[in-house]
Amino acid sequence: MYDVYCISAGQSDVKKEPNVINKKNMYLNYGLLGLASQINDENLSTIQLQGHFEEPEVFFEYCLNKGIANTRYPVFISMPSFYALSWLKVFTKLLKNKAKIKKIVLGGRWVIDGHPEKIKALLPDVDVIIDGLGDDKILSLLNREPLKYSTQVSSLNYKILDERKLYQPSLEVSRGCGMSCNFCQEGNEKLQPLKEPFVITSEVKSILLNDELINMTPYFESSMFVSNQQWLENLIAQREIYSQNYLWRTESRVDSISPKLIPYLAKAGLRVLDLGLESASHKQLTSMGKSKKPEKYLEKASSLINTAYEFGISVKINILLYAGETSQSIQETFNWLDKHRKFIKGVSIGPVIAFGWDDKKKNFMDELISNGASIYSGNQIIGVSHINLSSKIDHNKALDISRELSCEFMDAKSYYFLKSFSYFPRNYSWENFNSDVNNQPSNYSFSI
Ligand code: B12
Repeated sequence: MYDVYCISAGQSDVKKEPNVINKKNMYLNYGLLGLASQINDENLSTIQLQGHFEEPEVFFEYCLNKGIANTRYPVFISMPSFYALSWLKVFTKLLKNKAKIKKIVLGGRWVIDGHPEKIKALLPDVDVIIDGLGDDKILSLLNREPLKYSTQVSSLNYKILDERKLYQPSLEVSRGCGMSCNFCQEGNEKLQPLKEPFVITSEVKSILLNDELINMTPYFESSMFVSNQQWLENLIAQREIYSQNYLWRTESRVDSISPKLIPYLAKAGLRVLDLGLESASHKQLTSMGKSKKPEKYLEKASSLINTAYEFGISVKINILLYAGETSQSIQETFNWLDKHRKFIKGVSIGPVIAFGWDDKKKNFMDELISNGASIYSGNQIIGVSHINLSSKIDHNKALDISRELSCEFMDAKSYYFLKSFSYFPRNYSWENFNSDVNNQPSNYSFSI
């Protein structure tokens, strides 16, 4: 039994195909884990439970077995995306009516986003709604002295995460971005410097388990990973001093990592790099505001992934099918990927989706429409607008194209490698994966 229960909402609605493989993802809510770690430091025994893709009724039973009905403290819930809303409606009702929880506190800045009253109307069983970052507020919700406001990233206590050995861990290395994209709340939050390598080294020591499961390979989380040679040399030195040889993954833009840094990154343990290339069509890159000089941008991308390959770093390329897409722009992206096939381990491809409350995404929607898009009317999920990219490529066609491209550039083996590096449960073997894929045919986004 625990004093405080922190719950990361599950989801009944999903972004991608709800097949057996997609439902294996264990998306660690490390924002909540930072808050739960603070609570635990107050001498309150704390547990973080995650709903994942479990039915809310089944997960509620699980929480009851963990003793949630006996807590005297508020239950803290985190809502990572709009996909969690319908799940939460059922779950919070059960908490209130069956477990008789007095105070349910809900946070999650990507959804609440300035409109707690809308959430309250949708989730009437929630008592308190907290918008924005929670780090400087969470302790006052327990009548404790709050930490002074700081944009510094938290350190995570994995001991309080339920079934922690099954997760590939995340480590927050920086916050903020500041690239000013008008649809992102981090657009105007200044990019914070990276955590010092000695702090990372000491956190890693307490996070990594050396057991019989698939190796732990942490994700260095940051909205935009920007390092320099000095920082990397320090990390390399720290790893040598403490004999750490874990491999890690991070995400960045193709134009924020210089190929010159690749040898240092490789030596510092970087093994997988997610790159938001988004497109290889000049027109599309310009209209999505990704680059003002698309030719240079693509040259940089080319040189970066070529060097990464040379140094044994696997690159996953993210592609965003954007408003105004035509068969020609898609062909250009296809040709680029084809030319770089050897250097690409996998891809993640999907059409643009507009998230958020209507007033917040209005400018973004107007921009999409001015590029030839229209709103897809088949969507039922609050806060999630699917888009017909152009008169020729509607939302469903865009999904088909995404799947075709994904299958063209990623096979099952590479998909499994990338997923098990970061998101699959650490006991989910290649054999388990194969048997699931064979037993449950679906529109998988990899070739078999
Ligand atoms: C890292 C990331 C991930 C990671 C980690 C997710 C996680 N749950 O932590 C991974 C890769 C796993 C992921 C997965 C998904 N993600 Co994501 N992700 C992000 C990203 C890049 C950064 C999130 C972040 O800021 N983390 C840092 C922490 C510190 O912030 P935080 O989580 O918001 O937590 C703080 C506050 O919200 C608040 N808070 C949170 N919970 C609570 C609870 C209480 C009680 C209180 C008081 C406060 C509080 O305090 C926290 C600490 O300060 C964003 C945004 C972006 N720029 O693109 C997208 C984003 C949030 N993800 C998004 C989506 C759609 C998803 C997926 C549904 C995609 C999918 N493939 O299915 C899944 C859902 C996963 C899940 N159920 O958790 C969308 C959400 C859109 C929306 N508004 O609905 C975003 C905005 C990206 C986008 N535009 O497409 N994601």
